Amino acid sequence: MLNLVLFGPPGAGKGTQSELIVHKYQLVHLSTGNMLRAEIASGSELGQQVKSLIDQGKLVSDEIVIELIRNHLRESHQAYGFIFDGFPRTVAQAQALDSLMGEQGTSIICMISLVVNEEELIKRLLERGKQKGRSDDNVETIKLRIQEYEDKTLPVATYYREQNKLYEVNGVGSVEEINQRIAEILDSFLAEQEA
Ligand code: B4P
Repeated sequence: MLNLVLFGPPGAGKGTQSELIVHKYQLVHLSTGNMLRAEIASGSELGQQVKSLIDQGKLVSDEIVIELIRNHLRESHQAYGFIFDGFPRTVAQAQALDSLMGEQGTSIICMISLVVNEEELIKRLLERGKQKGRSDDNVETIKLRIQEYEDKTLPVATYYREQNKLYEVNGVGSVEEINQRIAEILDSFLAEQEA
């Protein structure tokens, strides 16, 4: 199975690249950001609980996102592989993901980390704020999200680096160029699996 984590700060292009990768490699896309926004849109109690955290640029609790991932994995266990987008965002989430994968007799093969400078991140997210009106895409919240990323999420890269699973990719350039850089890594894993 081709199970991978797509990693990077807010605005690095995780969502954009995930969409392209799932089609090419027939993977199941699991985005905790999308799951949480769907909860908010549904008006559920959980959605009401997480909305103010997201609007403040804070991370939602590990318990909530791990439970969301567990439920989605249960529903789609027949896949060729999973792409985890925006998850794990803490070391506790990374450890939980390892256990969940282990329960299915599989594991994460790599983390692809999109490297983008802060100026470019802010520019992209402000542009999306204008176009799509996402409530957390304003300058104050973007800065808080980047701070949360540096404080709580960056250690996740170390977690995968220590397992020799971290692959850093330059996330600046056209969407197609970046997709090509990611595809080179994934194709080499596929070639290894087929050998
Ligand atoms: P997410 O939905 O994951 O939001 P994000 O990190 O801001 O990244 P996003 O996927 O939206 O942006 P992308 O990089 O694709 O999370 C939202 C919130 O939910 C979090 O702040 C947190 O509160 C909560 N949450 C989610 N998961 C959680 C977890 N595991 N634990 C706790 N809390 C969690 O790209 C953004 C923009 O860049 C797009 O508009 C795109 O068009 C543009 N772009 C992409 N590639 C480009 C390129 N090459 N050039 C120019 N623009 C590009």
